[in-house]
Amino acid sequence: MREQKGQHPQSVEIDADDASVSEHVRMSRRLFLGSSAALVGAAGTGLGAGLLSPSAHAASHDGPSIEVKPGELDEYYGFWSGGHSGEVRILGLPSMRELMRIPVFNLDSATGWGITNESKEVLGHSEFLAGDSHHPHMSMTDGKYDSKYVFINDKANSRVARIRCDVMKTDKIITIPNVQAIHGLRVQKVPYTKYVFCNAEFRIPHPNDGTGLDDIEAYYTMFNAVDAETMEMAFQVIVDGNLDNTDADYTGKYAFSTCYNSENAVTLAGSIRNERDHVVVFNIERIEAAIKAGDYKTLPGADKVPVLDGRKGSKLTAYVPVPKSPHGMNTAPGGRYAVANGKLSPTITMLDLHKFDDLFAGKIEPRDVIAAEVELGLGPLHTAFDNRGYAYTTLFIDSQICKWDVEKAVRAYNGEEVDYIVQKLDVQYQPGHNHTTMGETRDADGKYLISLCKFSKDRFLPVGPLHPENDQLIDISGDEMKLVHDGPTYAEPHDCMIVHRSKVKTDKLWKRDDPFFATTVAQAKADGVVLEKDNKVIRDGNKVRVYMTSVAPNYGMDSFRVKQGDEVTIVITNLDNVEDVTHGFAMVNHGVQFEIGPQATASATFIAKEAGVHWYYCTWFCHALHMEMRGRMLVEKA
Ligand code: RUQ
Ligand code: CUA
Repeated sequence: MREQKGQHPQSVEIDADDASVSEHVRMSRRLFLGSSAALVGAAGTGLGAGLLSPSAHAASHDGPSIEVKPGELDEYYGFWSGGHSGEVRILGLPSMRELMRIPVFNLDSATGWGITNESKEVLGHSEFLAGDSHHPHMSMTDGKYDSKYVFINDKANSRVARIRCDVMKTDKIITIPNVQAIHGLRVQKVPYTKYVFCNAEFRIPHPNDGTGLDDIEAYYTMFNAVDAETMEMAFQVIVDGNLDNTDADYTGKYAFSTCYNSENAVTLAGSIRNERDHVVVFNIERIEAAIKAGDYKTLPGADKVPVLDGRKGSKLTAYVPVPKSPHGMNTAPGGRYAVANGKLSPTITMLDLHKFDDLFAGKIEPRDVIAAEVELGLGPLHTAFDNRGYAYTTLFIDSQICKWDVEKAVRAYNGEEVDYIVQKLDVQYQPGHNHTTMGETRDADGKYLISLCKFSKDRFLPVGPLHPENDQLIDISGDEMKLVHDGPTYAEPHDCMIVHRSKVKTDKLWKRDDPFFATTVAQAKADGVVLEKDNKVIRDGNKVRVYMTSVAPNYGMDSFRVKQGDEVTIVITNLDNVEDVTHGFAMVNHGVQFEIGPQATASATFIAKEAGVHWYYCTWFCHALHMEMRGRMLVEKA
């Protein structure tokens, strides 16, 4: 495998006559297409478009119907990360209809996320509204989704957020201390999600205060565990190399992360010198015991967070050598295997999780936990599993999903003559993550696979230089994978996970005692205001709190009076007790607008800079007289 200069970065040329290249790679899609450039280079030209046209490559639609007719409900919830849009999206499967967006690390004008006082409290001190969300994962009990929370990382600002699944709103965000770029995130599966595991990717000096800038060898990064209930740091573990993705096992004892840059370099060339990098295995029991024994240090600015040394040689970790720059880390639902996806190697490495106890007991060597190195094709990034012993790996460079037989792959690795590859399905194009229905849990059901394709090229109407991505739905319930839907998505779903609808229970109305607006309720109480009935203006120096109710199509006040320069807080309590009757509030020319769900209280604060009449109005269509739901803020000249 050689990098070619001056081409699309995905281009890697394979020499079909090279004897070291195996049959599986030689038969890859790129060679089949006749030229290494055909796929990425020419797909937009006449030739490429012809070769890869939907008629030539789309699946035939003779599989089970995926149509969800008007009025029917989807079978699954899909939780999609929004990548550098910073949000999380809920899709219905198999229709692939977008059901909801959950703002997390972004500003959202419809809901007022980043504008309301309640959302600002969640955003806390790290009020950046430009996040990069990658990996959404739901909390589990006994290896099954429990529908309490969905956790999501922000690579751009080293944060982890939690979404409450009863109301589907973000309720906590933590900035992970003393690290940069939280990337891989997964939850402890067993016995329940006590920890959210998250990898900090980039190595930095410690302390990172301007000293040690050039002492590259001394840089390090850390593996992190956040307490899922309190959303506070549980511990951090110093590692060698850069951490990429992570997953946990089905005993609750281990978590493991792919780890590149074993060279500890700071440049691209430097970090791909070694032939092998690692999977770092974290022994959670030993880490907890070390914390109990006080065997840790702390770092500046986070004096309550235990920091343990897990670099090579530590008893808390094991470094399993795997081909260089591994990427995705995926545990199979059977609980026996996890795979590290090769990325720069055409192989994935299967780890036998049942051997980890022996590894930590010193009975075997790190390489002894490898159950197989399985050659699949070019650019394996992520693997998903069904409940029938098959795995599905994205091949980024080949633009394919490779379906393979897990047990046969182990037998082939041990010298038996068996073909473990079941099928290669073309996807459009360059898939990153994939995910099967319930596939990261014990409830894997093998019905659908999602391929998150980074490029859509010719699959949709052109919309300018910026293209949507293409999230493809694949039916995997039969012997053959069948592509059944192309789903354009906006930047950039890195990852998703798919939960059967029977697992998810959401509320239809807010509860008046919801902690989401508890601070606002407490302030009202201090002001002697009963939110459920009062419409009052409370003055507190130059701070003015305007309390009003809303019942379609009226606000409790059609005008209120303040003075120029006042800091005005609008607090609205939506008394409508009816599912789906959400009101909004926008103060014209003030950059203020937000949602007030049924039975919720929401508030926002701004300065009344200009004297005069300023209209406010309802932004969510709530009633035949929605347009008339408005009022005046009368600002007296200072
Ligand atoms: S990573 S395309 Cu951020 Cu999940 Cu693999
Ligand atoms: Cu209330 Cu529209």
